[in-house]
Amino acid sequence: MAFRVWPDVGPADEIRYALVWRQPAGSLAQLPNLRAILVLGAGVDSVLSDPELPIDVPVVRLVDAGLPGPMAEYALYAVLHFQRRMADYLEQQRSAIWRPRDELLARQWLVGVMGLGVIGATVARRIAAQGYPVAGWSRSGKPVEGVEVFAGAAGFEKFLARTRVLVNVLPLTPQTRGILGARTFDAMPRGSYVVNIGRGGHAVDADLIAALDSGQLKGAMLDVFEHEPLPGPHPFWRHPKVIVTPHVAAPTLASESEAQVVDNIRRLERGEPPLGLVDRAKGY
Ligand code: NDP
Ligand code: OXD
Repeated sequence: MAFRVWPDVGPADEIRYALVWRQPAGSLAQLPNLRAILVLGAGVDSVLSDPELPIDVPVVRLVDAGLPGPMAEYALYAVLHFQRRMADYLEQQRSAIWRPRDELLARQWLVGVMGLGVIGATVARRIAAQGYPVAGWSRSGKPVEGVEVFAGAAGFEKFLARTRVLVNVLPLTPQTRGILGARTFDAMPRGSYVVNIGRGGHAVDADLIAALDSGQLKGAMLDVFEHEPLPGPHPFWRHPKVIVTPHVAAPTLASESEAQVVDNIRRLERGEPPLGLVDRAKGY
């Protein structure tokens, strides 16, 4: 198999498969004989947002590829950080203050996971395995063992009303953009927490800061941002209740991804459906 690296693709009509991550808009439209667009990540929002994306070429994403484990570790760390009041103890340490704080037990600390797909279901199960009561929310309400599941718009408010730490693992679509906004925060108990490992476009940054400043939210741990790298002047960097990480919740592992991409090319060559075929109408 010959391999060419953008922008040195040689004769454009020879390219059959494009392996992409945040491709320049319009670049895929220049490849007239493309058989598939293989995305080197689980989320496809940046690929689908290309206004010139060829309409009839299948888009294929990574499924699992070693991502759910690290995503669950990140979310569990955030839950522990907030439950065990580590932010308060770090703050106290700066002034040499020895003051034990009231802490709730894991079984009293309700976690809610938005998005129960390949990654979200693992996140929810792993946190539940540590003794936290976990609920999940998805479009279909597909069951996840050990997790109370809420479905669709009808189940959203009930899901939020019982959630103390909200972990977002949704894909970014027109329906989910801005879901981490004032209405969502107001539907949660006062003094809740938000963990965003989905996409930056899920958050309405101004609403998040307002909710933190008013005390409606007590803290946020954010891995993804509308503009990455997060610009230096952005208030998240310096907000005392925000922890920022540089989109590292789950690194894409070359070993796992390569095998999946090669297997998918073989499937496509045999005329079989690939693993991770994106439903472009749904956006994930
Ligand atoms: P999946 O497609 O497997 O799962 C998506 C889940 O979201 C499903 O449970 C789906 O519900 C639910 N969902 C989608 N739209 C809605 C909606 N409108 N309302 C309610 N639920 C909805 O995706 P993955 O689990 O593989 O990945 C999830 C996301 O994680 C990626 O899209 C990406 O943005 C993010 N990600 C972030 C990383 C990081 O490093 N921070 C790394 C990897 C991924 P249903 O099943 O009912 O359709
Ligand atoms: C992904 C990501 O979608 O790394 O895989 O964010």
